[in-house]
Amino acid sequence: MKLLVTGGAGFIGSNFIRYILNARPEVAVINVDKLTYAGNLENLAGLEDHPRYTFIHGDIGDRRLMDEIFSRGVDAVINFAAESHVDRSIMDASPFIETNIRGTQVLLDVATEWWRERPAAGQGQPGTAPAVAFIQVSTDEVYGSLGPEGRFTEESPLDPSSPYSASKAAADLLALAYHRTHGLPVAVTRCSNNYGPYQFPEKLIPLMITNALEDRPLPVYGDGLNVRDWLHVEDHCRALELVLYRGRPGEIYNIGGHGERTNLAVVRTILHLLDKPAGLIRFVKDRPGHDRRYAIDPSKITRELGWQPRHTFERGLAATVEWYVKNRPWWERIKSGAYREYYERMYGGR
Ligand code: NAD
Ligand code: TDX
Repeated sequence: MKLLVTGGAGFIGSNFIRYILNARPEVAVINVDKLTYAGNLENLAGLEDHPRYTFIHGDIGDRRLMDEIFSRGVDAVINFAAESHVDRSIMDASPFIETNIRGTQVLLDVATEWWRERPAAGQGQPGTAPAVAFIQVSTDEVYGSLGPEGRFTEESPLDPSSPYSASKAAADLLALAYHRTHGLPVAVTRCSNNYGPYQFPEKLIPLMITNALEDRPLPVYGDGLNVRDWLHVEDHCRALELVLYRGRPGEIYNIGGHGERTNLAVVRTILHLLDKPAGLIRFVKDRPGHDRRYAIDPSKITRELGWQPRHTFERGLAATVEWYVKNRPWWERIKSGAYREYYERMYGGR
């Protein structure tokens, strides 16, 4: 089963590639990644010569390259490729529109053409062949902000707050429209905030861990009482595997781990785990359009596909903190910029 993974050099994509190669011996992964600042091939170190793994440096918006990749044979696509950081989308929305919307559209067009010629794809036996041909990996942020009560269901209205989440909502609608109009077997997954190994240290949890390890200030936006619903990345990967093999085309699946915490609670726990003083916390200016609360109702994916999170936030966060302590060279090479040389070193001669 040839699986095209886009954006596989990023945080979730690289965790997914390691996960699926291990879990599914029949799967061969083609990873296409543009290697933006967030793409780091060191996340996949050791896989370079794996017999079921191929890396291609490229942009999902490059129609010619996508045609060429599909012509080699692709049984299913998981689209992780995206600009993913809200703060960056506030400073400059252009790359978000370009990759998250136009790039997804190119990928959908190529996938649709390929699927028309091979309609058997996406209609395999549940559990043995992909049940959907295209997974659009999306986010709970497309639903906007919650008040103190309630949780997002798949029926919640789309109400994105940032250019990032607006671009993801647009891509979701495109993917679902390609199902309705062209019959492409698409599923959209909307996951809550992920944490775990290999997360780029601009996101809350790795930024706070690495700053604390360097005794640098921890910038908390606003009053620190915004709530996120944290899910360990491995639980997200398992959910994606289930949707790939058993999901229903045209459906949306919310994924979340009942892991609601305020940012301040998360930051205090990290300081406690590292035995660092609370005095490192700095309250800074709030993010414009900052969503107050996210919380996912995952009952559909639990009911239909039997998914349940396995990691509790307490144990998952402690293991994640330990990973960053043990893998200091990994994040120091990001902070110094040295990680960008890895591609040339490993793939320059190929
Ligand atoms: P990330 O920023 O760590 O990785 C994104 C990857 O996509 C990078 O390797 C980057 O080089 C690549 N990329 C960017 N533009 C590309 C292009 N035009 N063509 C090919 N590759 C390109 O992101 P992440 O946190 O791993 O998120 C992966 C996906 O999951 C995104 O679609 C994001 O919206 C979604 N998501 C993330 C979270 C989260 O908490 N991180 C939660 C829910 C959903
Ligand atoms: O320095 C910081 N200080 C701070 O208080 C940063 C980087 C963040 N925050 C706050 C903002 C949010 O309330 O922490 C919370 C989490 O922020 P991010 O890590 O930037 O994540 P978020 O904005 O919630 O979006 C994330 O989850 C959903 C991912 O970045 C998205 O890609 C995903 O779709």
